[in-house]
Amino acid sequence: MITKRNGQIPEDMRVAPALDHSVPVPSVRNHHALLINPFYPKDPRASFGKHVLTPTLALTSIAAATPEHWTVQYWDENLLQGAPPFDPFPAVVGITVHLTFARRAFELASWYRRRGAKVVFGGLHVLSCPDEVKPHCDAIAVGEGVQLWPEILQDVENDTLKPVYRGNFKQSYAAEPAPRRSILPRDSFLTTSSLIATRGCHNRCGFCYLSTQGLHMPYRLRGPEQITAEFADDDQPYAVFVDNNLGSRPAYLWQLCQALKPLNKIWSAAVTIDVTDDPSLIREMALSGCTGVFVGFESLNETNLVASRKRTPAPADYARRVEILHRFGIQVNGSFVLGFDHDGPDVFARTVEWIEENRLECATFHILTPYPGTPLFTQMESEARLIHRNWDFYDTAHAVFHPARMTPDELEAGYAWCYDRLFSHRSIWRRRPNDRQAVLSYLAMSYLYKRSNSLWRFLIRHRLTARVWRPLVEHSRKRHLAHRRRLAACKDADLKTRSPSNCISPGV
Ligand code: B12
Ligand code: SF4
Repeated sequence: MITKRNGQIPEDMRVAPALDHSVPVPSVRNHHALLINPFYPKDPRASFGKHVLTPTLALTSIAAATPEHWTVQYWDENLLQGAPPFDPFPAVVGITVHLTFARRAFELASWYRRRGAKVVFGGLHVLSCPDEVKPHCDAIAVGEGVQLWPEILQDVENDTLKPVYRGNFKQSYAAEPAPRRSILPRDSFLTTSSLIATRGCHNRCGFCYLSTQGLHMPYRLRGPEQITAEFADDDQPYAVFVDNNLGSRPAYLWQLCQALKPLNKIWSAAVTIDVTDDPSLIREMALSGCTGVFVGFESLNETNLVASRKRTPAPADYARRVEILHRFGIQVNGSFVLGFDHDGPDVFARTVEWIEENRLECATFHILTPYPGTPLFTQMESEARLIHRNWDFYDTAHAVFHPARMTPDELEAGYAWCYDRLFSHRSIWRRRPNDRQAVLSYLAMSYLYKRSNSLWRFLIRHRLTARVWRPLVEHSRKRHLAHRRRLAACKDADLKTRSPSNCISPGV
């Protein structure tokens, strides 16, 4: 029997809002499209805050490609405002589908189709399991949707909608319009500035969705000036880059940093740890407003990394590289995957101990999950190690396969233990930054982010997320500007060994 690890969390965090089946067939508003991000249950171990940090760009990107004579409405069920709207009743409903919320997407599709809307699916699950999703909608968009969306709407108008549309990567990424953020409920996210500068990654790890069979996503770039224009226009102090790996091309990242500097804003991004090959690039990142990086360390065991075909510096060198990021005032949020074939029951304590020793300000844990279509899935399937194919549980919080060196229950219990330990007072305190001036805001952010799930629910439901967080973010931005001034004045030689707050710089 499968049990979902939901603990005692409120119903609206674990169950999708009810759909009213008594709603009669309404009249369809021509040229009106509704874009939906379906509900997914929240993991009680992790912070609820992460779900309102910044919105997915899937829907705002599609919205930007909508012809002018169409109106477009956005609905994210995870903002706890109930089921999606139906007045005006949309001619077209576009739904982004990931494996963990595919079932909810099918329910929504059925509800809208029965009342006369055409439903179009796009997103990662459509790419990896097209045959599974096709019967639940009128059309699927496989791959990049921005180039397909205008054609899909045109075909709806002409009543010539085809069942399958396929995007490709031949079109220049820079030619795509900026995401349409004006459709977002601005109060509901910590920042509406989700930015994306690149697509793809120089790696192809066997467990990553980028290695999905049939997905040949090249590394593609948008002009740094496009990104800064979007950031400037959105009137937010903080942006989150949602790129898979913003550091895949160091020369490009360098240019992007030069373009971001004059904005005097702050940002964070996912990078691989090899970005620290060149410490002067880390300095440029800090000088352009980078306050934190999300790093997929994945494992502290090199054999696991080699088996996953991840090209990365050796784990023995991770600590030195984390120190380089810290030296320039950049916080590190490490991502760790648990349950690789060379992980025994000692992996949990060893990983958390390393995180604490190296003072990672934040970390996320993921149970190894074989996404359909990836080499990892093929391996698990051929070794008959998959426990089931119920995608609801493929959310990296459940063991869906038989690990090599422990039981699935041990893996789930170890995962839960890692979060409990990481969010403990002792661990938060142990990981505080070395720079004393940074400790207070680190503690405030840590407690608000990691130990306030009931507060998060309240903020989300009452659309207070932006209002409550904005002053804290603004405080961080101001602090960072002061840090940047000190950093700019520090001699390079000083920074080889010391952080800017410790280097003596006349005039600062
Ligand atoms: C922002 C983000 C989040 C946000 C918001 C998620 C949300 N759905 O609201 C937060 C932080 C909440 C989040 C949480 C999680 N996430 Co997340 N997230 C991302 C991230 C970084 C960016 C998404 C994005 O904006 N992409 C850019 C857009 C433009 O690309 P896209 O989504 O592919 O959309 C294009 C096409 O697919 C298509 N398309 C998409 N939808 C539609 C719809 C229509 C109608 C059409 C026509 C076309 C179309 O057109 C778009 C434009 O070309 C991605 C990594 C990435 N870079 O994509 C991971 C990613 C999607 N997340 C992932 C995971 C695993 C999770 C979590 C489960 C992790 C965890 N345990 O906490 C959770 C929980 C979510 C859940 N239970 O499903 C995985 C999914 C793997 C998979 N195979 O499904 C990814 C790919 C990360 C990774 N490298 O593994 N995530
Ligand atoms: S480095 Fe990260 S983004 Fe790149 S392929 Fe590996 S897991 Fe995916």
